Amino acid sequence: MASNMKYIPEPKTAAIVGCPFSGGQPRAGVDTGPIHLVEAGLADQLKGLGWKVEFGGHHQFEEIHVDQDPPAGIVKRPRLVSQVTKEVAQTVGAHIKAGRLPVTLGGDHSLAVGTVSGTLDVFPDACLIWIDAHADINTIASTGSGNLHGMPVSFLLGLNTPEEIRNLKNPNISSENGDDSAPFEWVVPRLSSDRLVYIGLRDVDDGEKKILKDNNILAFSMHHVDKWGIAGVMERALNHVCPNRDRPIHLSFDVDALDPTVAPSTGTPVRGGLTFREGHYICEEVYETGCLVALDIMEVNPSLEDVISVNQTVAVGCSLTRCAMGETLL
Ligand SMILES: [Mn+2]
Repeated sequence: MASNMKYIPEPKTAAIVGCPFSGGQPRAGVDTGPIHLVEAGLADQLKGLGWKVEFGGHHQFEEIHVDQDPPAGIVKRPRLVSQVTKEVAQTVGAHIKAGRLPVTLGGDHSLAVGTVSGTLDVFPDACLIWIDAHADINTIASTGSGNLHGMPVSFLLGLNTPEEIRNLKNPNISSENGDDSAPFEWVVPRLSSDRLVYIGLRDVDDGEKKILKDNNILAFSMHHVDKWGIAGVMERALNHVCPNRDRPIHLSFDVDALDPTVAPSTGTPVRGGLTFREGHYICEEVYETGCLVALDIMEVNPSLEDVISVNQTVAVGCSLTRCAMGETLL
């Protein structure tokens, strides 16, 4: 059967980008998420759907010692997260350029600064579908926690001023190899606010609500899922960012969008989330468009909760991936 993937040439190939990284948030363990997903057999599962799968091992990120990466204001680990996401952007961009579909396994959601930048480097007109309990759109000025996994979208949209970004650089930390750049100065903010849509929101800071309104960003909270059903929400979401079903789609799926009864092993669970089927329906609908060019499965944290909950969460991460890549119920 011919592939319906509009941007992935035959033989359709996926590249698993394992990112064991937890530097964008305070809790240990989320860095083992990708290891569990791969050990659960994700590569073979995708092969079973007719994909060729490349996986060359998990990313080994260079460490930056905490002493060399003090907070900038309250923003934590700016150098580390910037460097890691820059590497991820290059990796994801190279896969897309080569005609492969990168499946990035996190790791915390700060990684999406890298994955989405990689996608937009190759497809500047791509749209972004962000599935999450949180908006992850705090700016340097608005963040209350300083955790960068709550801020990736602000960098992608260019909501931080050049001066604010410049101030992330610590004047007391010497530059390396003559590189005088500030953390995240490498990010080209190519995402436009009308090519972004959120689904699943239910824990949004006041500052973030204002940012969403001020930038006219379409966001479907759980209230909208209750009101219109997931099919109604997906149709509205796709009509907004991909009206003719011909624009490249980057799907960034934070498993905390799912209800904690469905995906308990995640860093910041919030009750009242997507059901098992609602989560999978989103992925099935994205696959149906044929426009998927990159997929993120983020915030699986196997160190939290008991072994049954961990296995359940890892299994859901795998099945969401399969549904986004062509698995159907019939
Ligand atoms: Mn997130």
